[in-house]
Amino acid sequence: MIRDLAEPVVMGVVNVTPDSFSDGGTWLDPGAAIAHGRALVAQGAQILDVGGESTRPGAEPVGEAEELRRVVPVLAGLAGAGARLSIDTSKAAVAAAALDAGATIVNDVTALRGDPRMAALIADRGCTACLMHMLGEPRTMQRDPSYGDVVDDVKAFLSERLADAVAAGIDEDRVWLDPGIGFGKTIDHNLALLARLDEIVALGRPVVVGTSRKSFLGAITGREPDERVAGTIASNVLALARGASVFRVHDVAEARDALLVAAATLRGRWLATTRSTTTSTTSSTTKRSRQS
Ligand code: HH2
Repeated sequence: MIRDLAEPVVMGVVNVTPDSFSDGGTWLDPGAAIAHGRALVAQGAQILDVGGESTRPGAEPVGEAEELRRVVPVLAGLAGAGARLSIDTSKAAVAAAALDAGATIVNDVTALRGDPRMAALIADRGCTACLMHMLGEPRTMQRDPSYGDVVDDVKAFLSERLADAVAAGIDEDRVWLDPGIGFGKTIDHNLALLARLDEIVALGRPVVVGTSRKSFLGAITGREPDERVAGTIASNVLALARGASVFRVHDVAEARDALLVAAATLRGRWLATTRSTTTSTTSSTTKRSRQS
């Protein structure tokens, strides 16, 4: 349960796919995916984002039956694991089955444009909706993306999608927005969005950022996807400083620690975390304290 979105919220990625850009195939077996999700919760993930279709540049779409087959057993296995569950899908039938299995967040990278039934489903179920900006579609989105001013254009898009969601009956208080780092964007577009993220935050809804292991970090650092944790954290900390609320990451333990320290520093107030030593997991108890 998220009580205060002013605290950074870590959303751990559980990709049940053969072809995701950084961990494709690793968690395709449902048992492995469930164990991975539980490990991410132990590392501090407050949300698990379960996806059965890669949206990496060039990815081919996955059929509904196959996507359902991948994600539903994993969500069912993670219900009660100690985190909110999010379904990363643009198909209403997949979202509906995921909500039935225990998800409370629909993370739709098409921002309700991919399936005409999605808005009504979310309105009807009263769940949280994450609406993300994407230019074009995954198969073609990195072919020479162009904008007038990328931040102004993404902000206008998210504002329009928020208004459409509310018009469809979705509670505005349940909508999160995401600039869609890497979705139809050059490296310069990604950097501009992160540097001016406060302009997206000004829309008044919690902002989600997903920079984790993405190729712009590789271009800047020369690192492979599984070596991009430091770059991921740098971008997350700067996004936090500009007002982002939810951080979608593969490397939960590292991101959590960095965000807790960055948030405490920005606020001048800290929360002591005592890690339990009586279990083999890293479950923690947190007590509020104040630095004088
Ligand atoms: N990025 C990816 C997938 N879903 N959802 C939101 N809201 N924001 C993001 O930035 C975002 C997202 C891509 O990352 P990943 O899931 O690791 O890769 P793939 O799409 O290849 O499975």
